[in-house]
Order: sequence, then structure tokens, then C-alpha cells
Amino acid sequence: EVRERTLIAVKPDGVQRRLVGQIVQRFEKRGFKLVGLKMLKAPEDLLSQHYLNLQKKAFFPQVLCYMTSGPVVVMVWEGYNVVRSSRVMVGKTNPAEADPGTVRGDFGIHVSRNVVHASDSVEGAQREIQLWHNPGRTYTTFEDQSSLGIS
Ligand code: YYY
Ligand code: MG
Repeated sequence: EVRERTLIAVKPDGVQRRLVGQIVQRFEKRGFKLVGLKMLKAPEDLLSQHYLNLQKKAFFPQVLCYMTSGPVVVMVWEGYNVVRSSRVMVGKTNPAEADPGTVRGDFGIHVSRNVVHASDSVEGAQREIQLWHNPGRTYTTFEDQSSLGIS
């Protein structure tokens, strides 16, 4: 399916470490098409929906704390097999196990600071795109930078 889409997010550590450009470049070089992008400080309820399957895990409070520690850059990428390809490009969840050449293998520090999110299935991607692209929600915009807490 040529018009397959996935949700890729640069997490707060990636934004803070100035890695957004390099991550975008990897997807562009691969020939994928950027069809959406926004920067926001993610609200906890949105993250709880996003990580619905992690809510019972012991590490979930830390995930919430980390994911709300600064702004995230959320993108939608489109292309042939983009969901599966981007999971390969991002690498294993734990950077210690991620192959060199993957985003997490090259930039990841620890499983709790693994730089990027990538949807793990076509259905998951559709759900996440709907969730993050919610026109009814008020997001921080670039006119309101102080509330992003960029440092
Ligand atoms: O899809 P992916 O991000 O590779 O992993 P998930 O199993 O969906 O976990 C989501 C997120 O949770 C992971 O990127 C970091 C965090 N996490 C963690 O902090 N500690 C773990 N042992 C497992 C996951
Ligand atoms: Mg996941």
C-alpha cells in the first residue's frame, strides 16, 4: 500500500540534544514523504492514550515523566512499507541492543531515553495519527514558545 502512513516522534531528549534535523534527514533520504509535523509539550492524558498498552508496567510513571519533560516533535511520514521500514530504521527499543546505523543504535543512551517513537503496525499508526492529530485539542503553537519550556 503506497499511501501507508506512520507516526514518528522525536522524544524530549532528541529535541534537547538537537537531533531533529538528523532524524528528519534519514527519513527524507530514504524517500519517504513528510505529510505532517508539529512540536508540542504532550499532555499526560494524550500520552496515556498513546501508551495504552504500557499503563500497567512498572516503568510507566517514568515514561510519563520523561515524555512530559520537554517538547516532542511529532511527524507523519508516508510511503511504501513505511511502518515496517521505519521500525527497522529506528532500531530495537533498548539502544544497547539496537544495531549501529539505526537511530537508537547511533544516538540512544538508555531504554528510558531512546530518542524516537515509531508506530509498530499499520493499525497502530492509524490510531496514533488520529490521536495526535486531534483538531479539537488546543496545542501549544510557535506563538507561545515559553510554554514549551525550551532551554
Ligand atoms: O515501540 P517501542 O518504543 O520500541 O517500545 P515499547 O515496548 O512500545 O515501549 C514504549 C516505550 O516505553 C519505549 O520506547 C521506552 C519505554 N520503555 C522503558 O522505559 N523501559 C522498558 N523496559 C520498556 C520500554
Ligand atoms: Mg511501541
